[in-house]
Amino acid sequence: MNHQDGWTIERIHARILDIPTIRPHKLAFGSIRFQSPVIVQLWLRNGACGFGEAATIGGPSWNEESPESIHHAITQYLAPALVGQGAGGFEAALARMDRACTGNAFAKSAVEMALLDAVARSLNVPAWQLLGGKVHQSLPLAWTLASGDVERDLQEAQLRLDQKRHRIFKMKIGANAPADDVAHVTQIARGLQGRATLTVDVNQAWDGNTARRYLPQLVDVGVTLIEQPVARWNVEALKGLSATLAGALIMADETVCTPQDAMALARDNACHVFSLKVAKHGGLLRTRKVAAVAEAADIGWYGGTMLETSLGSAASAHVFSTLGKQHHGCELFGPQLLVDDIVEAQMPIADFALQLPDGPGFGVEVSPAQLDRFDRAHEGKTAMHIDMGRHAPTV
Ligand code: MUC
Ligand code: MG
Repeated sequence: MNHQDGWTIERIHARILDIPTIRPHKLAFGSIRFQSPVIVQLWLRNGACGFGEAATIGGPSWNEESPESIHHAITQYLAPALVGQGAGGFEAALARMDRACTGNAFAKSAVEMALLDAVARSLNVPAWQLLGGKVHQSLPLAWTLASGDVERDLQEAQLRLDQKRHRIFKMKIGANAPADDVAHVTQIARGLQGRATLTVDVNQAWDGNTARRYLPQLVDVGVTLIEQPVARWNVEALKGLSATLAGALIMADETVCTPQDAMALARDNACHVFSLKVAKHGGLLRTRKVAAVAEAADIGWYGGTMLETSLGSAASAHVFSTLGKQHHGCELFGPQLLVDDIVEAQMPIADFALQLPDGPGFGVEVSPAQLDRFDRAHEGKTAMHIDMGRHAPTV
């Protein structure tokens, strides 16, 4: 691609949306009532326009980045570093962004996503074609039970089983006393009576001793995949649990961001599965690099989410569709947790699996009216403040 002939990055725009969730979503570090994705629009000189998204959870609670920091990094540093550059050199664009800005993986991922979408649309090909080619047509799709209330969680699970949408349920634990969390998971496991696969995400809430004491009890009631039970730095505890906990797999999430993190975990035999997320890896290409380490080390992968709209979820689906066989499904259910979406049509869910998209770019059409509707900067709207109190009401 010659960058004289229209394959030049002309303009990059970013905005923060505030989209309520259908119910409070309770995690170890607090309860959220809305998501605030940052949406990037990137235009090429040839007129093509691509969209990208970075969503995080609870302001700067999940990690160091927040919607506001993501927006700032993009508008002040990443966009100026790329405008006027050639569009087809994805690795060169990532290197320029790295020179302009240390870290800020979420912000970089949104820009790289928009760049890939714009180039794929210019070529009239699906993004997966630029990412190595599609080898999965669908992936089993998990739903997260996180209302904080057993009865409500069970009703949600039952409905989704009846609709044939989900039969893998992830429970967010870590906000309550460990014994109470075990009791909660036990009640859900009994209520579902073996009709579903059960997983938990502790979001780093437990120390090593708590994990060693309570995880076997979760395994006894039927939990088979355990995500990030300890702090992201606590690789020693992950390693010990992976070696000794029988009957369930240990999955790293917050601990595995860069390919170097992946390499260190692989070298230490510190987990069985990586949760892959485009945002924390810093983009689609870098997600493939982390996945390559997993494949080389005989570590499985899981298609993770940061509760994106259908835009970010479709972009993730494109890269997940290109990865190897050793997967444990995905959880790209963000669009179902939000009261409304920003695309014309969502990716279909059939027979408990997400149908991975085709079509130019990420295969979803963003609605300008919906972007305006949820835009935080929209006339008359004010920034929403996040209630991250540990004991925030759940209804
Ligand atoms: C996480 O840590 O995995 C994914 C699903 C969900 O409910 O929260 C996220 C973040
Ligand atoms: Mg997680």
